[in-house]
Amino acid sequence: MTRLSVERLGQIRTDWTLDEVRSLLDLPFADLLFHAQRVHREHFDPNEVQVSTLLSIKTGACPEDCAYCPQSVRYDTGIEREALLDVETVLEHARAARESGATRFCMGAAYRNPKKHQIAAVAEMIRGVRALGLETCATLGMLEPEQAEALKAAGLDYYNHNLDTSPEYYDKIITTRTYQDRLDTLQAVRDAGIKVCCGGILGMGESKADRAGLLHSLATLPQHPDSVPINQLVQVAGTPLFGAAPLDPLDFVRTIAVARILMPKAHVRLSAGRSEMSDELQALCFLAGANSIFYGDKLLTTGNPEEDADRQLFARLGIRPEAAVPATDTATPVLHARHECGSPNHVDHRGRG
Ligand code: SAM
Ligand code: DTB
Ligand code: SF4
Repeated sequence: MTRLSVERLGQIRTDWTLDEVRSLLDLPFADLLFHAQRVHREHFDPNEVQVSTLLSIKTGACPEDCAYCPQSVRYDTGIEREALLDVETVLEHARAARESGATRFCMGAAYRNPKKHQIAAVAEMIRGVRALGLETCATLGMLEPEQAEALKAAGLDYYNHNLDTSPEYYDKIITTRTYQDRLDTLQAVRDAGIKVCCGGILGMGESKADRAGLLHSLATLPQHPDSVPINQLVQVAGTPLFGAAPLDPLDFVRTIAVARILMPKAHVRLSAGRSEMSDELQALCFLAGANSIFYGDKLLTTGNPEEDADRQLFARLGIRPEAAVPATDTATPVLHARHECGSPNHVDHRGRG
């Protein structure tokens, strides 16, 4: 292996070079997965996957121009805009997510940057979701330091804010805010003591060098993100990226594996795009070190696999949902199917084989 010391893989470092990241991406597939799996097992139970549920709390009419996004006001995607949901509606969704076995509830809003009254409203949602015993996550766009502090005071555990792609490819995707704006928000979130959830999107026509650039940017942040969502572009008609050439699925797996090696303690989330993936491809992603998913049949505005399909996938692979940290009770969570009557089906799929 050139320019890469195998012995150092598994160390927690924020001084990775771009050369090292490129060399990792270029490893023979079997070597790459071997190293990723080895690093994964040093820090995690390989048969556990963290389970989050997403809810769009404010949908559409976003002034930003992110070329992938169905919620930008600039693209005609047929999304019905919705005002900020009221607290009780959000809590109903959170209770249902908890009944289904999710341990983290992520609230997403199509904002460029939230206003003061919007932060106050979201803070109330965070307090309510926390009181249900769920971990809380929000993604609301750019934040000022005092806004991050207000969200932390309400009990926010994680803030999601993605770098999306490499610094070089960034302005092909978004022109209405800069890479530095994103880094500044991440700094504000870290400084407030909120855990950082930060990743990107693959399949936007980027090159391998851009995937290396994204991974390098993530792994050389002042601290590694606690959570790294790797999204596959969900192509939505009306967005500029609709019709982009699809990514080789094995390159998606490679990117997950390199994220795992570069950021050994992070939860790497197999995020958007699972509806377009086979069970076998998802299994390869878990083998490469992905250990978090979104569960529930909707992401923000687009589809996600049915809950039954995910329960079956977990059962086929002997995967158990990871307990919340800090655990609110000692029981291992179980993925439940919610039926139309609303009652959960308490079938335990913890097949340890
Ligand atoms: N407006 C806020 C922001 O951009 O930070 C929060 C919501 S935004 C929808 C959250 C993230 O979802 C984006 O940063 C992007 O990475 C991801 N995303 C949006 N549309 C997507 C798509 N079509 N496919 C995959 N990921 C997408
Ligand atoms: C992230 O990285 N992916 C999630 C979450 N963070 C907020 C969003 C995916 C959105 C996919 C397109 C949609 O459903 O609108
Ligand atoms: Fe707005 Fe976020 Fe969509 Fe960009 S990704 S258009 S900021 S909702």
